[in-house]
Amino acid sequence: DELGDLEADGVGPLYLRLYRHIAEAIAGGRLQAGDTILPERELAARAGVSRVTVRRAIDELVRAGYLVQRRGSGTFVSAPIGRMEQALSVLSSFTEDMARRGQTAESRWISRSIATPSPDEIMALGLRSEDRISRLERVRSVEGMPLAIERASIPESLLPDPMAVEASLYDWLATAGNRPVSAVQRISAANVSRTDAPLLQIPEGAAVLRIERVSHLPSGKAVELTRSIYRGDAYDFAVELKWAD
Ligand code: 16G
Repeated sequence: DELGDLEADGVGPLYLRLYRHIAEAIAGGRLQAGDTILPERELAARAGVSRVTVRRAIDELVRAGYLVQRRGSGTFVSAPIGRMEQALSVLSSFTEDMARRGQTAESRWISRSIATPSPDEIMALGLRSEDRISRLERVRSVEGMPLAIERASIPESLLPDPMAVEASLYDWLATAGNRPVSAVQRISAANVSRTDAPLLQIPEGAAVLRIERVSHLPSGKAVELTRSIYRGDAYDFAVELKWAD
């Protein structure tokens, strides 16, 4: 039984004592990555506290990155993620990158819509103000492990129906004869926001890489403005440099 006597366990509000109990069980290896946490009701009964207290403790453990909640399947101890190396000099899609590693890219859609472009979308995509765009927002994962959030804006003329994209945006564009062949990409450091942290299952404020890609057709026309948030604990970006004499 992981739960000792919470009343006897020193000071502070009950939810914090429960938080400490669980955090210490994880740190001490008594609870391991992937282990399931008891349902709220059972945990409350065992610890002799209310369900509100249990919920608060669990919420804080999720926020701190100790636990992960998956809709429908429960609450688990988080797994540390392996790092992967990503080449910066090749224009590829998330689906292709994962396939090259022998893995299957997964997407969870957050939203898809047709919208009026913002000034920066007009600039980046070379649009007229009356043009419209398709916006795609999704979480990219492998084996259920979220790696990145992608927010893509595509001119409506190149993607008239955002619902038409299935697993891969680049595959859809290629089928329509619009596979991008070049891109400009910017990478900067950031701390994950309160909204994005739970999507990536990392603690609020954790280190992430913000990546902005504008990609082009052979004609030079811009295809996408994609802003992504990549987990800082999952990626190494590598590029080969040549001496320019
Ligand atoms: C990559 C690109 C993203 C592109 C997506 C298409 C970065 C930083 N971003 O994730 O701009 O939209 O691939 O992937 O690499 P898909 O074809 O699998 O949908």
